[in-house]
Amino acid sequence: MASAGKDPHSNISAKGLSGEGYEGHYFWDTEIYMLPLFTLSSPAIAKNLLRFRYEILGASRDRAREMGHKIGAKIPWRTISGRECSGFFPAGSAQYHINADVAYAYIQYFLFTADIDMMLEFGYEVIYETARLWIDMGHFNEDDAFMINAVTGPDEYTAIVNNNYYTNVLAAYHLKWAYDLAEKLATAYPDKWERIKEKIHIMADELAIMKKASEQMYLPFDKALGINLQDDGFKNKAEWDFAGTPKNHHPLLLHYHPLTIYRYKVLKQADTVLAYLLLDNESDEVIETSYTYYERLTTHDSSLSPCVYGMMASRINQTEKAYNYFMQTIRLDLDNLHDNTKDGLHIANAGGAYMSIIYGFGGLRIKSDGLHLKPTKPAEWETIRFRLKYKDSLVTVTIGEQLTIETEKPINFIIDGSPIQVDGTIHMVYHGKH
Ligand code: IFM
Repeated sequence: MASAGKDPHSNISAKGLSGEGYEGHYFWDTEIYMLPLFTLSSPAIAKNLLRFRYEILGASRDRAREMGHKIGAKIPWRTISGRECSGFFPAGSAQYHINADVAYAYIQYFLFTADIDMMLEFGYEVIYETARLWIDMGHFNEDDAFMINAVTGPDEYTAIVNNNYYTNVLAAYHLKWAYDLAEKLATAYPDKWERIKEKIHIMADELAIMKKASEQMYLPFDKALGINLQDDGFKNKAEWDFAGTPKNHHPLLLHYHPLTIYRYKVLKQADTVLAYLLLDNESDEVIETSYTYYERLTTHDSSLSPCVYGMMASRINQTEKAYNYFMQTIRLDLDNLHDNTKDGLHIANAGGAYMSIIYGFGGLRIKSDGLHLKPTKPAEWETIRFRLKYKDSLVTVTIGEQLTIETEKPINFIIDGSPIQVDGTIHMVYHGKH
């Protein structure tokens, strides 16, 4: 809260205002790990943080041209004023997923607040310009599947790959929203739509390609393992010798050359598992099998990782494991677990601690059909209680012996998969009780 920029020119740096680590730069940390707190509880601050990406849209267009893209905008991997400040492109500019991360945060904010003015004023422009880049950099292969090559996903120990699952699945979501919102805005706000369309030269055939690319996005899946592969080449990499790696050789990036690390099946942080958290798009079986596969390979050398594995442990009903990851998350800076708290607090991890309660134990997912909840409660706790400001009205969720939801007006929930409208107060049993 203290570190969040309160004007459209400032944002939240990786260390907030607590230290000089990462030189005060803003990353995707804001959209994926920090914005949920603001979107769910202080939408005015959230809107301002979103607006920042609009303020730097011109610089992002320039960056796209500099990188050889004919059209669209490329959000810088790390920046303050809008210019790309990353000095190491394999784990920097190659992280194209930031374009979809920003769009994802805009869409989550919109679904939660119903703030259509944000979309009309600046949101759609950012979503469309960043979506254009996928069309410019991707292509339909011989089987007409849309491929996105030469990118780095969230896991910075696996660089410059073809078809990173996280990137592709978020790009598909991003493109679908760019297309669907165009239809919605053109019908409901024809005058304002005409202005947006003219301003950024939106073309009907471009929208049609976006729709096709979204529907035909290639998502790596390995039938034998029953998992989504992190990318096309992941399975063929060598096994990292975890047992033979001394404890004091972590984080690996400080002890091994990047090229050594890139040759192995070893993850710095959640990648495919993070996509499941954001999109909740695969079957329970695939999610659980993938989780087990990737957890074994993940070092959590990035502080952005334990909270994600914790939230997804709740999702697959491993509540004790979720609780252990939660404790790691909240103790990270209190106990200096990464031995670098002197450089500043890990603010994405702090956002992740908040998310661990709401998205992890509460099981919240914000979707077009309403608010999904799938509560699980660690045995160590008696009650979890949190409040959200959904479409301008207060929602109170209490997870104890029973699940209690209080609302100020009728709201559609999907609890443990079953739709229910709450208008006032309801008490009900829930499945994840321990
Ligand atoms: O954005 C993160 C990245 O995912 C992992 N390294 C640190 C960055 C800043 O927190």
